[in-house]
Amino acid sequence: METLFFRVTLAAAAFALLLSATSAQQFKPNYDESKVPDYNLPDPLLFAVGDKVKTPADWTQRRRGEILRLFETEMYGKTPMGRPKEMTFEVKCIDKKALGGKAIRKEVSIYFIGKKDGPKMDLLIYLPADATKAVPVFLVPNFNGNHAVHADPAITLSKEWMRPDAKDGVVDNKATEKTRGSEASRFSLDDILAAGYGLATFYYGDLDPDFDDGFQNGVQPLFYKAGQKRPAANEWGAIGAWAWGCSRALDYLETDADVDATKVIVMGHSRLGKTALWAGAQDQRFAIVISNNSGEGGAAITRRRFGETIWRINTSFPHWFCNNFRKYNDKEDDLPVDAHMLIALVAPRPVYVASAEEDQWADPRGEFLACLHADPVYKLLGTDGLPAKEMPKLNAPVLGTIGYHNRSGKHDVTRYDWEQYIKFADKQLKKGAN
Ligand code: GTR
Repeated sequence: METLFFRVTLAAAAFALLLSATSAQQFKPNYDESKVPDYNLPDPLLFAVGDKVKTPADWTQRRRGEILRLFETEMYGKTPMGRPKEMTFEVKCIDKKALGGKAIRKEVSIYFIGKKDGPKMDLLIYLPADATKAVPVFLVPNFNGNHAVHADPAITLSKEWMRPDAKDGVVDNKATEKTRGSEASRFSLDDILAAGYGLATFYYGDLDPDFDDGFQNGVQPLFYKAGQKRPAANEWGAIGAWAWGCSRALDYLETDADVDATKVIVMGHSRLGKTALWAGAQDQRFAIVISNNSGEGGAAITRRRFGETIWRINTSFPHWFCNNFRKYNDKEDDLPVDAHMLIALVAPRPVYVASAEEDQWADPRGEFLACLHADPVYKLLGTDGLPAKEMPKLNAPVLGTIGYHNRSGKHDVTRYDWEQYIKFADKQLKKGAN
């Protein structure tokens, strides 16, 4: 009897999964601006009790915390605080003559509970070889393993689970030699080094492999209370774990004398763009935050329901957000926050949001509007905010303390994007230095 019950339940669960996967495939996104519904955005400058946020102190001491709590409990889930006490670092190798003498390459392992055979993340760092002092660093999580960001044969090949993608030479969910450099076009390493910056990168799957396994792998189980089997409805999902990884990487960078850890720029693309925003919102040590084509659940105003929606993202990627976020499937207006408030959590630190014209799925206009509606918070905190009222033309970046561009082309990170990020960082970091 019990076995039969078990079998029926299992079959029902499998059927539900199949049904939701099929309906996710059949989803018809809206790409028609005239069909964007009317909506009211929550006002970042109104306290929950309804009175106005009038001073920078009102924001910093009270309102910022209110908004952060809402993102934690309703969207990304709460993240365990700070650096684990037992965490240790191991600098595994340093090559001072990497990339033909242009760079210093370091590989560092970060052991979350201090055990070398325990859970860890591997950080790959390139620094300009000719630097005479500690350098600012772009911290950029990667999709395909550290060895994918450059063809440099000395980078350790990741042994972790990889998303199946035969084109990139992943076999049985493991990287092969063929995958070296497969993500290099998204990193513009030469430009980064030539501009006097370092690059630090880690494989996001070190924190939580990107598939829905009910949170048995990844870092979440490290924090389960006795008897806990998965995160509670208001606890972190995969994006929370990837963002936590950004902060743990920064913990290491703070100990590296070659790095100016007060100038670490967290940047990410797509789901890792959502991650970069969430990391920068929570961890105010990040000097600058850059979101590249992050879209739904990142920089795009979700109430517009343009392209991807909450229902669609929760159905295709049930492990990215916390369970509470599912309450807002097809109920965008009930969500007490929206993307402009996520960007505002970065204030007054510089933030850059980049869209791509052909990436309608991520709603470029919605990403611009989030910047525009974050502007009042940036202004309240004494910055120039976003110096634009209308969406700028294609390939015409707006560079205030909030930066924005809409590049021609597809969902991707290109050299053009990196040129803007370097220009933005040059301007903002110089400003900070005075
Ligand atoms: C898509 C997803 C987007 C975006 C993208 C990516 O399938 O719908 O939200 O995150 O993946 O990360 O590549």
